[in-house]
Formats: sequence, C-alpha cells, structure tokens
Amino acid sequence: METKQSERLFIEAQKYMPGGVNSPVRAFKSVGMHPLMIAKGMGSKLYDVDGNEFIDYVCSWGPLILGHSHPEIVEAICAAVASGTSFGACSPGEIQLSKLICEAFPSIEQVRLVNSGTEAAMSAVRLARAFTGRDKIIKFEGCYHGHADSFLIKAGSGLLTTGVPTSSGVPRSFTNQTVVCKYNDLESVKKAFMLMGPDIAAVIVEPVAANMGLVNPKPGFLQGLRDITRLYGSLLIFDEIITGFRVCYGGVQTQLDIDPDLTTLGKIIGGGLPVGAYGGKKNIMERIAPQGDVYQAGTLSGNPIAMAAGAATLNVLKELDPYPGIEELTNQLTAGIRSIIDTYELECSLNQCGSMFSLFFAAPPLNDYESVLRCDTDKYANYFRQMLQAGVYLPPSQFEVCFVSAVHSQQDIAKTLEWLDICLNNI
Ligand code: KE4
Repeated sequence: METKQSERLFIEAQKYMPGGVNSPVRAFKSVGMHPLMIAKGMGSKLYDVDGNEFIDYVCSWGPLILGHSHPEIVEAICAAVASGTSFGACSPGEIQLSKLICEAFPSIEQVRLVNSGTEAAMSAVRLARAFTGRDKIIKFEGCYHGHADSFLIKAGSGLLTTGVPTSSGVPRSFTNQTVVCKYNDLESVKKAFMLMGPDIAAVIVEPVAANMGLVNPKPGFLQGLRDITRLYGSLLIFDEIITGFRVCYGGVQTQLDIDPDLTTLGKIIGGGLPVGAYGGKKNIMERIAPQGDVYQAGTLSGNPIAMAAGAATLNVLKELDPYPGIEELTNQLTAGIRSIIDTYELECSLNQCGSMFSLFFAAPPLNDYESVLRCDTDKYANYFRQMLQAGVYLPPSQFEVCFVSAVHSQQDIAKTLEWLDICLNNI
C-alpha cells in the first residue's frame, strides 16, 4: 500500500501540532504506525491522500451512522451555509434539533446544545452538583466521558478510594471528588454509597460501554444504578454520546425503559459536525443559566450549520428507520467473524450491541475493565495493520468499537470477512 503522501504530510503536521494530530487516538500510536491522511469519505468508504480506498468501520468514531457525505446531510449543510456560518444569536435550527431530541427521549424534557461530548458531560456533572448540593461523582473504570478534569481519574489503589489523576495537569484536589467503581459490579457501587452516599451528586455511566472496546451491561446493572441513586437522592447520568440514536431512534434507556435524570448526547446528533447535548427533567434543567444559577455557555453552541446537519441526520433516521437493516448486516459480519475464530481456535472474543462490535484478542468473557486488560494489544496492532493493507479501516486501538453504517453493503461485509479470514490465519 502506497503511503508516501501520508508520510510526507504527517512529517509536516508534526511541525505544527503536538503529535501531528488534534486528538491522540488518531495518531495510530497503539497500532505501531504513522496515521494515514484522509482526503475524502463517500458512503462506507474512506480515501487517503495516496488514493487508497478503505471500507470504514470507524465512521468518525460513531457520528456517521448514515455514512460519509450522505446527500441529504450535504444538501442541508450547503443550504444552511448559504445563509451564513454563525450568528451568535437564537436561530430556528436550534429549536428544530432540540425538539427532535426531546421527542426521541422521554426522559429529556429540556436540552442544552453544546459543541462536544466533553462539554456535554462536564456540564451535566456541574448541573448535578448544583442540583444536589453535593460534590462527589461516581464513574466507572473503562468508561470515558471526555477530557474534563473530573473524568481523567483512574481507580485509586483500593478502587473505592477516590481516584488518582490519569493525566498530568489534573490537580489532586480534583481527584478526591471522583470515586471510581467497577463496571458491571453493583456491589462496588453499593459500597461506595455506604461509605459516602450523602456526598454523591451523581453516577455517570456509559449504559453500553464503548471505550474499553464494547462491553455490554450485565442484566440488572443499570436498573441497580437507577435504584441506588434514587435511594440516596443522587442523580443518574446516562452518557449516551455513542449509543444515542445508534442503538435505536432513542437510546439504551429507551430499549431498557430506564429513566435517567440526565442524558448526554453527541456524535450522531451533529451528523458529523461538532454538536454535543445534555438534557433531562425540566426541574433540573431550569437550573442552567440564564434561567438558573448554573453557568454554561458557548460561542458556537447551536451553530446553524451544525444544527442543519444534525436535524437532517435525525430526520433521515426517523423516516428511514435503518436500525433493523444495520443490525442484520452487523449480525452477518459478526457471525462470520465468530466462525473464523472457531475455525482457527483463536483466543479471541467478540462483543456486539446493535451496529457496534469489538473483536478482542483475549478469551471470553470480557465484561469489565479488568477482563479487557487481558487483551493482547500487540496481536490487535498486527491485525489492524494487516486489515488496513487489505483495505479495511478499523479503529486504531483495541479499546474502541467498530461501527457499521446504513450504507455498508453486502459486498463490504463479504470483502471484510474474506480479508479477515486471511489475516486471522496469519496472526
Ligand atoms: P468528544 O468530546 O470527543 O466529542 O466526546 C467525548 C466522549 C464522551 N462520552 C463518550 C461515551 C465518548 O465515547 C466520547 C468520545 N469518544 C471518543 C472515542 N471513543 C472520541 C474519539 C477521540 O477522542 O478522538
């Protein structure tokens, strides 16, 4: 595979940007190679600056459930930009997107639109702290909610002790406000509440974890979080930034009929443009300025072009209802992968939720952070590089998920399985 242009541009990129990228995972460090420079996306394909074509299973880390350059989204963006790029003022597009979100999520009576998932999650936690008058939050090992200080905390030594920073620059004073529990382990949550329940403002959780590879919630785990937060007067925040409008035209909360107090959204609701959102019950959301005393703001929040892209995306999803078809296509792909794993008796496992899946290089079961750490990341890197050479663009990290879109084809699936068979036979 020719990568001369990518290599040349990456050298230049490193002159002006730390690591040559604007988000760490894109640097391909964990798969032991330099990143490709992407020139174009069309449908289910990516094209790099050297003209190589790839079947894309990253889909911009989730937003592109309708694939690249969907005609109705491109048309909506072009129409919006013809009227201007940003007003810094109220505009009808904000109402359109907010309405679509509130109609899709019964738990969301009001929503605030922001520019990223990080902004949404950090604002939801600030709101929960204000609403409850408490400071501590519980998050889970292996779950990611963006790069705000409160979240860049890993488990302390005794796990239930408050966390320790995962990143330089996070003051120690911040870490004692974040308690890290074990995903899928209700007992660890109950112990945390027994120790400090009256101080806990909120529990924030990815209802389906997608940042340690894909890990599904065990039956009863999420309902257990709902019950214990209600018991102690803490808020339950579902981070549906990945799962929102991905698992259905709603979220995991819709499928499981669980009613979180706050929900964070992102990715798909922007249709590929920068949009995040947090929302919930009106009596909580009315604490947000200018109505209430919790400050949160953003120059480009509600940007008209992003609103147009997001609303066009949700309208297509509502009309098309692509979910059964995408899930069926994903099932074909994962069934094929499973049969390859069985044929070669590989020490691999595969977790799937709807149109998301992860192939892990470790034996099952993989249902929490501790178990996914068993993965052979060198094998994953080898698999990634071989599949890239063959024309399949996978997430450049074992701890991300693959996404299938509404425009992936039977041919894409067949080609992926053909190359995966060759590749896994050589691992
Ligand atoms: P952003 O700030 O990156 O828009 O969203 C943060 C975020 C919040 N919550 C969840 C569940 C998320 O998955 C994310 C961001 N996801 C990562 C990939 N898993 C984004 C990719 C990147 O960091 O470059």
